[in-house]
Amino acid sequence: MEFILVTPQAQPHVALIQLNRPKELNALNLQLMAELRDALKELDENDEVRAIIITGNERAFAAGADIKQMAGKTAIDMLNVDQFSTWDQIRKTKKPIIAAVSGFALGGGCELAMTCDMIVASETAQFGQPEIKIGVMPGAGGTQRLTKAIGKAKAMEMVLTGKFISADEAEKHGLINRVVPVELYLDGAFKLAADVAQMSPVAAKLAKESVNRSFETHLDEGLHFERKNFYLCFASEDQTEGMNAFVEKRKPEFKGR
Ligand code: CO8
Repeated sequence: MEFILVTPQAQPHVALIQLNRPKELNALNLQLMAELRDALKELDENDEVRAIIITGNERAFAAGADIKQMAGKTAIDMLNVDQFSTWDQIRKTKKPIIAAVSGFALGGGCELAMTCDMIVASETAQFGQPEIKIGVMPGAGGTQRLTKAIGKAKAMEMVLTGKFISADEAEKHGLINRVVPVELYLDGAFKLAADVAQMSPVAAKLAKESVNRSFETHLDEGLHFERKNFYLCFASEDQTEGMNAFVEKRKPEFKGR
């Protein structure tokens, strides 16, 4: 891997992926995105991993898709490269993913953070969809996920003016889970990941899938989907262990089976 660093057991059951193009503010070129896709697939298949953190560095989570790589492209070049199939595969990761964001999360960087399941941000984080300033618009889910997260008025303003919002504003509008001091943003993500990693990995996958389904369907269909996944939990040893542990007043030991 040239542009990301992967630590499968950064903490027990928690993997860490660090975007690693610091000089380019972690601009998301095609190779970085392919590496990220491959790493997530591997971690998704690794039974020891129960939660995944994606981070950048203190200055930037990611300042967007690589503008230099895109500048000379035609519509047909973009169509043929089909970079969104990479994004689609990332979105299909079954295990919970937490974005640990400090500094810039712009354009594709903001979209990548929103593709994750939760976001912990440093007080220095800035979120934005500034594509309009370079004559384009969000292309990796920004118009959809941002609008669902913060509502039409604020999303329109960000997408049409390219203005950034601070971590505090992002928290106020429900885009992110929490804001922490800059030196603690990775710790904050690890704490959240550790909380998730203590739970049944089977139930966590099914629950993530069900919450995400609420974005894609109407209530009746969503409830039906939830119910099927709820029943499926009862096929797991973790359900027996979790409920027995409650009855026996002890801590459950989940095995992901
Ligand atoms: N692409 C390529 N290089 C970048 C990018 C980027 N998105 N952002 C920063 N860089 C590079 C700069 O060119 C510079 O390189 P060099 O030293 O060689 O000149 C280096 O990173 C440092 O950047 P700056 O000197 O500009 O640092 P500043 O602190 O002055 O400014 C900013 C920081 C405000 C973040 C500024 O760099 C900036 O505005 N960057 C571009 C932000 C942007 O427009 N992002 C959206 C890109 S388009 C997009 O994301 C579309 C997504 C949809 C499709 C997704 C498919 C993958």
